[in-house]
Amino acid sequence: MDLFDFAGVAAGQSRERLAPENLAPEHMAPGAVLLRGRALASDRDLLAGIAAVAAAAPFRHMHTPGGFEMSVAMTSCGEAGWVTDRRGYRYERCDPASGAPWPPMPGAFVALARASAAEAGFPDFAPDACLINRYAPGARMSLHQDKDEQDFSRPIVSVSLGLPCMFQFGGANRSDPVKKYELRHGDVVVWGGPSRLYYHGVLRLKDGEHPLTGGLRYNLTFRGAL
Ligand code: MD3
Ligand code: FE
Repeated sequence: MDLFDFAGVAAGQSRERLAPENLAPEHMAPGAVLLRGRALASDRDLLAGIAAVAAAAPFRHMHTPGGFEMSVAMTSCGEAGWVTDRRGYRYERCDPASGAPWPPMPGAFVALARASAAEAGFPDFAPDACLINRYAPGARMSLHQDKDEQDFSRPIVSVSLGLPCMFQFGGANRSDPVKKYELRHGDVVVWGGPSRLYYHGVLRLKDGEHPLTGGLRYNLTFRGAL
C-alpha cells in the first residue's frame, strides 16, 4: 500500500483501520489547515451536544436581509449566536425565537475547537459563538465571506458531521477561481490568516445515509464574534 492508498483509506474515515489523529494536517490555502478525522474520537459527544443545544434553541430556517428563506437550518450556542432577518446579519446574545440567552457551548465542543486551533497554530483561541448548520438533501450555502465578527485575526474552526458535502473554496475576491473539497464526517478545518476572509460555499447536499446522522449533515463553526 503506497502513501496515496493510505490517504484514501484515511479519507474514508474508518476508525478501525487507522488512528486519524495521526494524519498530517493538509494545507488548503494561506492560513487554512485541514485536519482530516480530528472530530471522530468525539463524534457521539458532539452529536449529543447538538441535540442538547437544539432542545433549548431549536433549528430554524432564517431569512436573508433580501427576504429569502435559507435552505440550511441553524441554531447557535455560546455567549452569542448568529442571526439573519430583514434587518441584516449580526450576532445576538439572546435567541430571537425565545428571548432567552443561547444555550452554553457543550464541553466537547470547546475541547475540540481549542485543540484544533492549537494544532493549527492558534494556542489561545477562545470561541464565544458556535453556529450549528443542519443540511438536509438539497440544502446549500452560496458563496459568501464571514465578516460579521469583530476581529478577523481570530480564526474560525469548522467541524463536519454526518453526510459528506462538496465545499467550494475561493479567494479574497468573489471572482477568484474556486477549488472543490469533499468535507466528510469528522473533518475539522481551521481558517486563519488570509483565508479567514476567503469566499466559500457548500454545493447542494446529495441524498445519503450516515450511520450516526441518517440523511443529514451538520456543521459546527466556532467563532470569536464579540
Ligand atoms: C472559510 N458554513 O457557517 S464550513 C458558515 O459547511 C459556513 O456549513 C459552511 O460557511 C458549512 O459560515 C462551511 C467551512 C468554513 C466555515 C467558515 C469559514 C469555511 C470558512 C470562514 C472563513 C473562510
Ligand atoms: Fe461561512
